[in-house]
Amino acid sequence: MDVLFSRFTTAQDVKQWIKEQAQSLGFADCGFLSVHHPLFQQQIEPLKRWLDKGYEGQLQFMHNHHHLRVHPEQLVAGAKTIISVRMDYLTQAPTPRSVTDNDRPNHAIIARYARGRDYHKTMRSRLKQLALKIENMIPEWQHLDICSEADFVFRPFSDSAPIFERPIADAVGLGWTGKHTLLLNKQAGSFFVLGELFISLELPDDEPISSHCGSCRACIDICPTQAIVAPYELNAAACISYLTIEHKGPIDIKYRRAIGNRVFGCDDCQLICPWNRYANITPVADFSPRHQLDDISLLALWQWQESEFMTYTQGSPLRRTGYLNFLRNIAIGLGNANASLEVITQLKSKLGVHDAMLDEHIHWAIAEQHIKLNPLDS
Ligand code: B12
Ligand code: SF4
Ligand code: SF4
Repeated sequence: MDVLFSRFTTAQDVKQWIKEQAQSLGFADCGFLSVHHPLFQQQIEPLKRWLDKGYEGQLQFMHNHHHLRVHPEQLVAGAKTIISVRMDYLTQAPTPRSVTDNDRPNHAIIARYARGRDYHKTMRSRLKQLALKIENMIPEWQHLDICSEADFVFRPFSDSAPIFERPIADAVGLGWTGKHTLLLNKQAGSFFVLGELFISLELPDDEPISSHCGSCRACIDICPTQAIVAPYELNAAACISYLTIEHKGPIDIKYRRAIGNRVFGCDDCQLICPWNRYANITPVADFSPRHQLDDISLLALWQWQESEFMTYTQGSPLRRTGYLNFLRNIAIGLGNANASLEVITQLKSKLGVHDAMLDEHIHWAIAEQHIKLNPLDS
């Protein structure tokens, strides 16, 4: 390649080209950060304080591999730069600033990111495609001081390793960290997921953007379980997303009414956020809802046999809960559903069928139904 005729005169040109390729692959945006950036060291103390408060619940993996969080270069030998990407996932714009999910208590609410194909797979396969495009271009970039002599090294991640994903995306300006602890920005709100591509090219860092939460605290006030204990401080163990997806076994009674009809994850703190008026619809078909998961009744889900659960959740994030915890969540939803003898009959039909944990949730749900049917008896 004749250097004089190259369209790449600086590393910024390379970054711009990578950004365009990322967008052509369905990523909304990307940014660049050195694996030696000081943020990795800076983030570890707040993480330890968070763990000291017991906010992680059963998320044991949050205790592991802290040295790799501080030294991401050890995660991928030869990596120099992290490309942080974000991908929008909404397939339908929700009503701005309102949590209408709760208006239909007999319907099951599944978090919007989880209604289609598992994003981890979508992200990682597209990040790999991005890496291969970059690798093909390396001969064109030899005149820039960004490539080492060694072979090109890359590795994609999305929620799959001890990486400070949100702080990295914050540092490269993909958004600011909201008081609900998620990343958001003025052009796209927060309904997007994050991923990273580690590469061995050396590219200059991008810069963070300023925060625009101001005096707003809508996310804190709307949270059904008061899991956002202070701005930027989430007690994961109290978050409905944690309780319905990550937590194994019985769910504390104190949370059950607040969980309402949310059977997998929770979007309330995002739905109420004013910046989500600007949330974008995803161009990625993988997020399209499967098996009517955007509009399905609690009773319809309650009928799923284990074999159906395994079939319907193939390649879906819903697999993560496992069948019995999924039924546990639906039982809570049915307890919170409108009073009906049909609901009680359906709840009873699974008593004694699975395990004591599920039975206890079914008994709770039946009792809740009775309170609503016969308020004077309680
Ligand atoms: C563990 C985890 C959870 C836990 C805990 C969430 C949490 N906020 O910590 C649970 C299961 C509850 C959860 C829920 C959800 N999650 Co989650 N989760 C993660 C995971 C694996 C790690 C997050 C983490 O490190 N938490 C530990 C704490 C210590 O980190 P932190 O909240 O960022 O805390 C820092 C801040 O508080 C900061 N801080 C303290 N004071 C201040 C002050 C200021 C001014 C600032 C700026 C910062 C700041 O310092 C702390 C230390 O770093 C990441 C993926 C990853 N590998 O990073 C996804 C991730 C954060 N989750 C994601 C999503 C989509 C969700 C849900 C929306 C899913 C849903 N719809 O149900 C909910 C949202 C709940 C919420 N309000 O956060 C996305 C977020 C995308 C985005 N736009 O930001 C991520 C990045 C996954 C991904 N690859 O896309 N999640
Ligand atoms: S996801 Fe739901 S429960 Fe968790 S912090 Fe947000 S509003 Fe609260
Ligand atoms: S609801 Fe308000 S405080 Fe919460 S993230 Fe959005 S702008 Fe920030």
